[in-house]
Amino acid sequence: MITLYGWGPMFGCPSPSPYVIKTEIQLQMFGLDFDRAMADLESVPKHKAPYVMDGDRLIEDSNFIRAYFEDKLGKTLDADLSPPEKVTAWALERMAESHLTAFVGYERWIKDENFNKGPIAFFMAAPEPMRQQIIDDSRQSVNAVHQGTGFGRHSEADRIQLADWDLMAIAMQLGDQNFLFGDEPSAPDASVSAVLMSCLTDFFDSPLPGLVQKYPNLVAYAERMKSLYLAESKWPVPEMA
Ligand SMILES: N[C@@H](CCC(=O)N[C@@H](CS)C(=O)NCC(=O)O)C(=O)O
Repeated sequence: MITLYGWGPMFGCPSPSPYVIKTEIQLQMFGLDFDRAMADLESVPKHKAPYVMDGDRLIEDSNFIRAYFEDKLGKTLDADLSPPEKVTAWALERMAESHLTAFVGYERWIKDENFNKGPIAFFMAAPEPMRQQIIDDSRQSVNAVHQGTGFGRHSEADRIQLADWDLMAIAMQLGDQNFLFGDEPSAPDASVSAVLMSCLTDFFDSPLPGLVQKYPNLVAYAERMKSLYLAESKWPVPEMA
């Protein structure tokens, strides 16, 4: 029995976490049967989702989950890519997950209005008397990361420019293909489309959806990946919903 732990649809996205969306897609690319369950971050050493249980084996982090099943099944999710394509694929994944997501997180966690209609939901199970302190501490540590990387020191116009350069690179690679490397989806499609879905939600007041919409091929691609892999997705309903 394989179980993917994460969160289902929230904030107008298939999951609030692009990494959970990515793994949900990649498990399907492997052709695996799996259950979906709510993550309990306190129960795992890295305190992050997604994580997977394969029987009694725990695998944490979307990258290691992919590697685990590639090894177990003897099947890679980028088998059809040439070596230079594999290099580009990895670089695009890292750009989307490590750079573009900084903007996604900034919009949701740092802007008060967005935080109060979105991520605040994660704290509703905290005891009422301590809740505000926990919220303030969490937002402060998110802000410290943005200050530390320098992302949070940019003006909004600079953040938009940085995101646009990323989106332009993805749009150029995609061109008029159905998937990043041709007619068949491969591993990086899971990662990159998950980040695009996270940018495209109009649940938040953010320049991000408009930025992606400048590239109609990206919008169509995100929709294509969603209907291919996420239309039937069944997650337990979170108690806080
Ligand atoms: N590198 C990890 C990133 C996972 C990650 O950052 N997950 C976030 C949700 S988007 C999380 O669990 N955050 C909870 C926390 O940091 O407390 C992966 O690819 O799985």
